[in-house]
Amino acid sequence: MLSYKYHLLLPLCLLASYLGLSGTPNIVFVFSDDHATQAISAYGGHLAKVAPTPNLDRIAKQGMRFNRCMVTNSICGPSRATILTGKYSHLNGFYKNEATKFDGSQQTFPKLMQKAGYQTAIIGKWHLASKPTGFDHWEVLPGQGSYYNPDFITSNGRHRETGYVSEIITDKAKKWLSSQRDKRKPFILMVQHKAPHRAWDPAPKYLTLFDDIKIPEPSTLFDDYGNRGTAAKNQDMTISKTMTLGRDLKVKEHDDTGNLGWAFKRMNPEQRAKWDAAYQPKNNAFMKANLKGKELISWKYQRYIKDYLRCIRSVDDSVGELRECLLANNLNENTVFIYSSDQGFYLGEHGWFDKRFMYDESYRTPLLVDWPGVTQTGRVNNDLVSNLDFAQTFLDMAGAPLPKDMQGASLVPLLKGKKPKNWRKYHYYHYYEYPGWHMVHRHEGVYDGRYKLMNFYDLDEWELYDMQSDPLEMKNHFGRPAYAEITKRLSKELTNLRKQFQVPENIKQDITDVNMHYHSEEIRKRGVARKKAHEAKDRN
Ligand code: SGN
Ligand code: CA
Repeated sequence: MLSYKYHLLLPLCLLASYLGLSGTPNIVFVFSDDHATQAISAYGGHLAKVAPTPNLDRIAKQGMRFNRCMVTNSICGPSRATILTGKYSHLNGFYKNEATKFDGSQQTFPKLMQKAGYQTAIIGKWHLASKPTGFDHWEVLPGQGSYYNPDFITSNGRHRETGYVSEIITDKAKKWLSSQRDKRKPFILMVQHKAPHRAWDPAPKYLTLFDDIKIPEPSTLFDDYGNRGTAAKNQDMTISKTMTLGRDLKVKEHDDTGNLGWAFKRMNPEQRAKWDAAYQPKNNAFMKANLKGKELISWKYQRYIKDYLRCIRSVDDSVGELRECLLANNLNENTVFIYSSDQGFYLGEHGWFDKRFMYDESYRTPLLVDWPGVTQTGRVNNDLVSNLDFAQTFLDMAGAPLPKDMQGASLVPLLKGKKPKNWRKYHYYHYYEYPGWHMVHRHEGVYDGRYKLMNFYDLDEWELYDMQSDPLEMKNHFGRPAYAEITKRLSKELTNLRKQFQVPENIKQDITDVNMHYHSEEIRKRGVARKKAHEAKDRN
């Protein structure tokens, strides 16, 4: 039945696009890594004035800004796997970054888009360990990739490019748009930035941006986690303790553990000279000041946030250049332009960096969509949407059939300004990577757009927040009599969602087994050997 439909669809798409009539738009999906909504001025917030993002804001101004785009599992690989498959981690098999390989033989939206006559391309960060499948053109970074002089993997193997990663990814995308694609076919191009991921290494041209200003601090920078649970207290992602002066903050070349900073590993002498000219005077002043306590944390925050925002500046430039390129190629009117990130991030809120928690800053991800002729200008959408919906949205835009086993919903009706009656009222979340980087305990939860119930099941602890009266999530209301009814309703919905999404009964134990295996001595040794081999490659 499905293949019969596809057979009809393919020649129709080709003909329509050839005649320039197509109701099937092209899609450019720009996707970054760890870009929090707080760092997009269209979303407002305390950074909007000091670090505007004019090109990103233009997407929102001309199209729709989603205020509640929630991720299924706030971590890189799992978010990407959810986007490709339209399924939760427990069905697509990619629960956590560590020791997992994406099974590329499964159904993904790029494969279905190909069947529907689309050309599919991906350029930039991939981070799913296996090779991309379902793409006519792919040039991806190995693993996390590098900011300076990055390697790329293509079907012809691995090679190194000179320059700054965000600029190289943009140039590659522009080249593909202008001269490499098959101009008879509609396309989806995924431009996936490494920036602004840790260690937030800025482009040479932005090394001194923001030098002369002080960036406002978030009000929860000195959070003491009072009235919160064990997980919030015991994580390993604070600016004060976890963030290093070496690799993260670029004061020293090496960490206390002896690791060389990422940027230093790969810069050539010319890049290094610019870097040193920018950082050395600032580092000298810092060393002289001999800061302690809160003053030291405030200084670390400034260095961190400035580097992060410098990386964002290159991403914003990229968006501007890609929009120009569409215009120059006469593609602007029939191309949907979408911007999102794999998850949000803490920019000092609760004293943190990184993500993983179901608290708002990392659970919520940006989503901006400009669909010329469809989205009305300056629309704001407050419905509960998710990265789970992206696959069906792309397929729906392409006029392709939507597989029954995908678990999200197409956003096309919302983009047209029509909310379906049965739109989701609750969103399900599940994070699995523990033990692991930043030591955030596993948890699952449910969110109704106002109240959020979270279960840190290994700790046997629950948390309940009211985003309306307490948007910074400083008061855990779980267990308070006034919230008993709300808690009951949400925990019932949590059970319903687990059923609806086919979360296996024994998932907690299964993942415990996988995690324990990963942290076993044998696997640890293999990891060390792999790391050494990579480093040897890097030196060549
Ligand atoms: C690296 C980072 C972590 C980060 C993970 C996952 N450490 O391991 O801080 O949480 O990536 O990030 S680093 O010292 O190597 O930068 S993710 O975006 O890929 O999920
Ligand atoms: Ca990420």
